Amino acid sequence: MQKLLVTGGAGFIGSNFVHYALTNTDSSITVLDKLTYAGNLASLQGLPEDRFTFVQGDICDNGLVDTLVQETDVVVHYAAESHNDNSLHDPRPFLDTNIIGTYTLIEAARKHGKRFHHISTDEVYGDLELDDPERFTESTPYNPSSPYSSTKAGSDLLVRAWVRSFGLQATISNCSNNYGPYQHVEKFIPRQITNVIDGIRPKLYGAGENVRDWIHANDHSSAVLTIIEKGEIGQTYLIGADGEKNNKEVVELILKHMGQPADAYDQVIDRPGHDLRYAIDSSRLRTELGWEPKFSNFDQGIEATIAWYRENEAWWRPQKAETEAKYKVQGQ
Ligand code: NAD
Ligand code: TDX
Repeated sequence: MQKLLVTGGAGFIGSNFVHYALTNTDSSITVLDKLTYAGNLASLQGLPEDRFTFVQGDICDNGLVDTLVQETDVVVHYAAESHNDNSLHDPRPFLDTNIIGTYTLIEAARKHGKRFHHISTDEVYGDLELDDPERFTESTPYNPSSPYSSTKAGSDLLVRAWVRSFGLQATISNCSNNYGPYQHVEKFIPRQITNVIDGIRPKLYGAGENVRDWIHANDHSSAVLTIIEKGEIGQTYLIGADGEKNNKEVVELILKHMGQPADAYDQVIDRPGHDLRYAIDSSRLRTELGWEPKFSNFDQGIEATIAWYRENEAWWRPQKAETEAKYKVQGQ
């Protein structure tokens, strides 16, 4: 049985990973999470007590990180400041957590000789034109656009340098946009679903032509477990499920499943520097490690996600008013 230290395990993707890994493996998991506005202990309920421990703390805390890393077999590093819009208004926490936090963790992993898996994003590659036949691959040059994506790019480069200079036993994955349960209502899909529940029209940035490559959080989790198990040290793997959709299509799908007219949305001020299109070529992960996504029907995935937000209002309601108030100030 492996011991995993999961940073950011009270966030959206981290909590989905914890549920997935405890269900599908016999590993035991310690979550290290600061419980920022994005962390929620309610996302970690109903887990087997003998295999799950929660520690509230900061990944920038040297002493705490050193102790927890020493006690584990594998570090799975999800913790981050993750929202582009927030990074445009207050970048500093992104530098602290994404850069210094990652540095603190890899120093501890190096000192104690531990396996490290770094979770990152396709946004480090910048964006593509709508009609570009190419998709991102592991050799696409880094070209991040936002304070968020530039700090994620910086954290990836630290991990790469620690592998080369110090022999850190690390792998990296860069995944496309995730959807599913436990996602904060600041993010696109949950924001629009909970808006419709509240009788507010969905808010589309600009014309809604921007394309994101959607993947269900469970497929991200299975990919990460595959890389931890079979990935080659020092290697980067792109994770994606061929789920390209523009934002307008996604809003229309949500409206359809929630019984609203297809045009019942508002267009609002666009995000500064808004990346046009992300698209992932995940051939390496599929051919070298044999991974396949299972949640390939986006229509059904969105229906299930809408049902989850309808059934779990107690989970998201406490964040909703404050989140919408922030957007309102920004004209979004
Ligand atoms: P999230 O914002 O929902 O969760 C982040 C978690 O990290 C929260 O629980 C928060 O409390 C915790 N955290 C923040 N700062 C911390 C600190 N200093 N110390 C300890 N814990 C801290 O984020 P998410 O969407 O679940 O993203 C998780 C990871 O996946 C991030 O590294 C992100 O870059 C990456 N990623 C996200 C997506 C996506 O679509 N959301 C896609 C690709 C990659
Ligand atoms: O109200 C909205 N209206 C809208 O049109 C919001 C919140 C977003 N958008 C657009 C912006 C993007 O084109 O929807 C798209 C998705 O937006 P976000 O959910 O903010 O995600 P994105 O900026 O694409 O980044 C996400 O995917 C990659 C995660 O937040 C990152 O953490 C991850 O790295």
